[in-house]
Amino acid sequence: MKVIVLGGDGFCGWPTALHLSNLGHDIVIVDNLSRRKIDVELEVNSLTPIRPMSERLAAWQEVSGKEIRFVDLCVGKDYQELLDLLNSERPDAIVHFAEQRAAPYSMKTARHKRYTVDNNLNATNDVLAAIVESGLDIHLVHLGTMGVYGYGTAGMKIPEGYLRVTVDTPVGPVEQDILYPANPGSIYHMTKTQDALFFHFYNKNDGVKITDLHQGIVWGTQTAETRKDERLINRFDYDGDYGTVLNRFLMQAAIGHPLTVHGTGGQTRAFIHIQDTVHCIELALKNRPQPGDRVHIMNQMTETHRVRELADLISQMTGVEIANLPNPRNEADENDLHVENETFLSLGLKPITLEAGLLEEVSEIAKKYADRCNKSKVVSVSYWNKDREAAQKDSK
Ligand code: NAD
Ligand code: USQ
Repeated sequence: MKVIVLGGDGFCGWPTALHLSNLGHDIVIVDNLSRRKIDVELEVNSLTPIRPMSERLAAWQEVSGKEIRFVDLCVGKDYQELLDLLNSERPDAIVHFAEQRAAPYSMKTARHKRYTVDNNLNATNDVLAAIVESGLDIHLVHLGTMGVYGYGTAGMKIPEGYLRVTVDTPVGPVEQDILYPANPGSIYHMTKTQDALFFHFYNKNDGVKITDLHQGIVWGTQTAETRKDERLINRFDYDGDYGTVLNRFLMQAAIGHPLTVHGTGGQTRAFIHIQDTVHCIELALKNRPQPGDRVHIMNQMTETHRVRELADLISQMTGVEIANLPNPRNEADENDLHVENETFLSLGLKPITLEAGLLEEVSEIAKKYADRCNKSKVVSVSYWNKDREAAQKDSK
């Protein structure tokens, strides 16, 4: 298959591009390097020493004998270049990771909210419009989020995208599937709920073949391919905006920083290891929708955990203390979460469990690169609202 990976320089995109290339697919990476530029804005770096794109690609060619090409283009702005690329490459599939993905970053200021909405919605609409204008039969695989559902489900298992409802009508009860009601908790998550409407529309109107993967929080760093050479290493975000909870705790344990549990740590979230992420994308590409299919939606997660349980686990493993901080976010303190993930399991996914992978992650990555950590960037200082920020300043 020929596959264009949009956002192929990022945390999920880079290992996916390598994994697909290793499987023999012809890969073109598209990225505007905005994530590296945001690191400059936030004055922080990946904990791991990621290399510039040309060095990454040369290393991959040296290690694997395979070529991956790179196009520096802004999806959502450079529409004609994107369309020309589709027409010249004629890809079988596009994997779309090219969005601003941090909830705290999206909530920092009005500028960050506007940037996130502008970037993410225009990127998704442009990809879809370009697929239609090209007239090519391209399968679009998009990385969405579990956060589109909200996290409180009154004990029900969250279904894979669609909710079966029964509506009372004059002729009796009628069953139908509706998109699960959107319930985003940040501007970033809201852009993903709007992406879902774009997919619904372009699928209905133009018959575009789309798979939307509702992914949980990704943890871990390396995959089989990124491990092959240090120049291929994947990024590891640990800062208060981009670092995700489990990787942050691993890094905090490595530098002896008390684990930054927000509030009571009663939030339950869905998780998946980065190696399983790349495997799921491979499976999604293999299972292309048939003509006439509605948007395929799969929950891409393997385990659920409560934040304080993760903190307890890491504290027991490493001896580091736990700090219960006032929560900068506007979210429920406690929630249960049950998720349906049958599709990927039935397609052959064998999940990597936290139990099996955690220790390796602590020693191979967090400890090894601990001296690259800027401790002033560890605590999250993005507040969901001004009252919260003011209350927290008063309590200090
Ligand atoms: P990332 O920020 O590391 O990577 C995104 C990449 O896309 C970056 O390299 C960035 O430069 C690029 N990009 C952003 N906007 C672009 C644009 N307009 N044009 C071209 N390139 C652009 O993020 P990630 O962690 O790899 O996440 C990838 C996708 O997976 C996101 O859409 C995210 O919502 C989703 N996701 C991530 C996680 C997670 O825990 N990391 C969990 C669930 C879903
Ligand atoms: N949290 C802490 N301490 C921290 C960091 C986070 O207690 O130091 C808590 C948060 O308050 C939240 C939970 O941990 O309750 C998860 O936070 P997170 O930053 O790990 O995850 P989130 O903001 O939801 O975003 C991440 C990715 C995003 C993806 C999403 C999947 O950045 O791209 O869409 O996970 S999901 O959470 O399933 O929606």
